[in-house]
Amino acid sequence: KAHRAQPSTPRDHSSEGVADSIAQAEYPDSLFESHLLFDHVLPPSEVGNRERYEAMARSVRDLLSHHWQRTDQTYRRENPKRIYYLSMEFLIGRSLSNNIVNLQLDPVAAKLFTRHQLDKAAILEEEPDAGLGNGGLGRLAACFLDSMATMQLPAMGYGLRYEYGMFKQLIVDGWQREQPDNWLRRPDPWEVARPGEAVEIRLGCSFEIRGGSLRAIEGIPSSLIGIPYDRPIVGYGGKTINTLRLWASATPDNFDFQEFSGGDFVDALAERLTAETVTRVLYPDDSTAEGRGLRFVQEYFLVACSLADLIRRFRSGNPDWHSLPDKVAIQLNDTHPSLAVAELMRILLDEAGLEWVSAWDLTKRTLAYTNHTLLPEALESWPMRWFELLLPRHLEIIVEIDRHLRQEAADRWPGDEGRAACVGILGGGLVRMANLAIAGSHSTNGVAAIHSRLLREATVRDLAELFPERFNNKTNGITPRRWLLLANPRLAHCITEAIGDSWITNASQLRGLLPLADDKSFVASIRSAKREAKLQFRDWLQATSGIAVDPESIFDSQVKRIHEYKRQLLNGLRIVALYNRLKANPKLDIQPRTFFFAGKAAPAYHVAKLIIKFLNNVAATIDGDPDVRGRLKVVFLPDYNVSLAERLIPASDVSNQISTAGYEASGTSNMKFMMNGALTIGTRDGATIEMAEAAGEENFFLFGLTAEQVAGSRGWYNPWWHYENEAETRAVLDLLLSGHFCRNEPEVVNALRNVLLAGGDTYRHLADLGPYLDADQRLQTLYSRPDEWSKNAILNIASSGRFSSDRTIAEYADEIWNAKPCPVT
Ligand code: T68
Repeated sequence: KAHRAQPSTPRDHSSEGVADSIAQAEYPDSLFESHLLFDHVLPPSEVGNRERYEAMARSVRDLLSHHWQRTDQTYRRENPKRIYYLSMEFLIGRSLSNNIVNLQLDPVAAKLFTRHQLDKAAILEEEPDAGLGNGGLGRLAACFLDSMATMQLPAMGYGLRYEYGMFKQLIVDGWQREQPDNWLRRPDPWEVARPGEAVEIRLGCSFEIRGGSLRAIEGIPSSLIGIPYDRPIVGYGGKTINTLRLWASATPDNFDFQEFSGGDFVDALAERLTAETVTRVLYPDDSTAEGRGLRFVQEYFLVACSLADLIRRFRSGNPDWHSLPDKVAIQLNDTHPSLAVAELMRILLDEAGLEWVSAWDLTKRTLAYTNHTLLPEALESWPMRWFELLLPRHLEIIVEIDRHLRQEAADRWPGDEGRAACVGILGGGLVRMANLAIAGSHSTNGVAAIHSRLLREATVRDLAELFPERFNNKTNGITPRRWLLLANPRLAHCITEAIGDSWITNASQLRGLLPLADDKSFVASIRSAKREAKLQFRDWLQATSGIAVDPESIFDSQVKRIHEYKRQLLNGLRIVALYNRLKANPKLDIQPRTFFFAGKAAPAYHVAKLIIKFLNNVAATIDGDPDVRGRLKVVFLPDYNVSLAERLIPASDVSNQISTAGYEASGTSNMKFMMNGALTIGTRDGATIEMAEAAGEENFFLFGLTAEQVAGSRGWYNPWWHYENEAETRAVLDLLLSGHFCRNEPEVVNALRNVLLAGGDTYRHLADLGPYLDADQRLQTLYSRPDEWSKNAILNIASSGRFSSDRTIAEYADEIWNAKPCPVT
């Protein structure tokens, strides 16, 4: 039966999941004991928590294996249209607790922990975060996998198995230090290596990687082997278990040692390492696209392995190439996998032997592209020279696509060569990947309404006029399983007590909380859930770092990558303003506040690293000042990752979403905070605009310039005007530039002066500081009226349902993929 992909209820027993089939509690127990004994061959006295974690994870994997395999069998038998999500990043975090929750195994797991007297928290802590992503883009991919499995969609994720994911961040003397994170040092119990399904990738030349740069060795074609490692993606209720397939690079076994190395066996073996280096490390830059050779090879490697694999699967059930778009939808997560346009054309032309016109038609109807940024520095373009060396056939194809595209532009706008040049793929010796992705697909979407509009109207205006029907919006979402049910069990419990549990897979049901916003006992239960989460966070912070925070204070958080446009610095200025007010008037009646920051800076992004240093300096100055200590506190939490987000977000009262309007494509942490009952203070940017619409602007603390005002101020904006005309802004800057927070660190002070004043304040910090402080005042006032605050928090939770990734995925399935659920039987 073909039904539309849509959020359902967990009580829907149309097909049985693992959850239903695990009744006997003895079964997992014996699995656990066997794994402890047989996997590690250790006496019980020598078993540690790491071994217990592995045994536990292995047991859960055993429990789901049967169903995982049945999911695959069902897809083979039913031959539905499949969805392939191609992404260079999947920020999945930990899997054990998530899989237990999604399999609804909590009661079974709880018994097991008790019976064996296990320290649950300590065991879960043994699992490293799979940090295979930078930030929002990678986390979005992970939320989408969860939603697609929960909605029983026949989907698969394709990515790279980086040995080193996102670096570990240490803070030393206030500065960020990066440390490699070898997350696979210990065996990962979730992955299943499938060397039998390895694929071979051909390149036009050989290469070596030295000191991070790629050197081509011309004239000698080479190949790489991609080995798939599969990870289970458990849908809620365990009915569908999809696969995330990550590729690891290797050199072919039949590698020609003689030819390649002139007969030196040992040197040739050493060269092998270059191929295995391709998937060694994730590039830790978000919102920039530095043209690094290794990154280019990584992107092609992902595309070539994934397309070879999915085409093989397609061919095994479908003799007719022309049915490709009826059986396959490929979503490109940003331009990173956009070489797929050229690779699919190559396959259809050279392997299937199709004519250009039908190959091009099939390619466009199969591919779809999601854009995640308007920042010019993040738009990828690769030197044509690299294509000549490594992918000469792809370059021929791209040249031909470019020619056709310019012809279309010329037909549409005769004589307007400027426009043809704008839509073109080639230019200045570079291949513009966004243009390739838009030209070679049937759908281009942004990730929030404002972002999709600006993309169409400004960033790629000419392409949007040429192909208006391709452009659409898909506002991002987050999975309520991980971000509410798992991360905030107490709040989840309150909600379920009040409205039942259907919200777990149908978040629009959260609307049912609206009438309870004035219900005394419900308000009390929500308030005590927040308090518990704060206490738990306080205890964790104390135990792991020795830092003491006051749970009576407002927990005010800003957690995200450090970037000038995200304006952590604006938050810093707000804190300095409050500090000044307290210094000037020690009797001032303010709510005690704890400001939490967390986030990583790209290692080469100097200004971002200085911002981290500055925030840490403010923290230290406040701690050392008896006048403000106890009333304000700043904490920079090191090494932000998914697990830290799961702890901090439920405990937060206030969410800061303060990007310069027009710059944040969507944001997704904004949605996590909202769903967990934090109130948002923020600008009219990204999805925050839609969140405020959903909850009512009166329940949001919006401030600052709009995107139009920011764009309109480009010619005349002058930060000095604010310095000269606004007393509080001037006092903040004077204190900051006096070196009060940065004694003997002129480097930091000079950088701040440059960012905020001398350099023209590109991101409009000074224009928005006053309005930010006003909004902050309104927020404080509300906090002093607990009933009103809680009512507002409930209205926010109740209105957050639209920001479930289930809703987002239902829209992709309906409007882009034309894909239907395929329940496992
Ligand atoms: C983010 N982008 C957007 N990029 O900034 C955010 N970039 O507004 C949005 O909510 C989110 O995507 C999901 O749509 C990123 O996270 C990257 O991480 C990135 C990585 C490599 C290269 C460029």
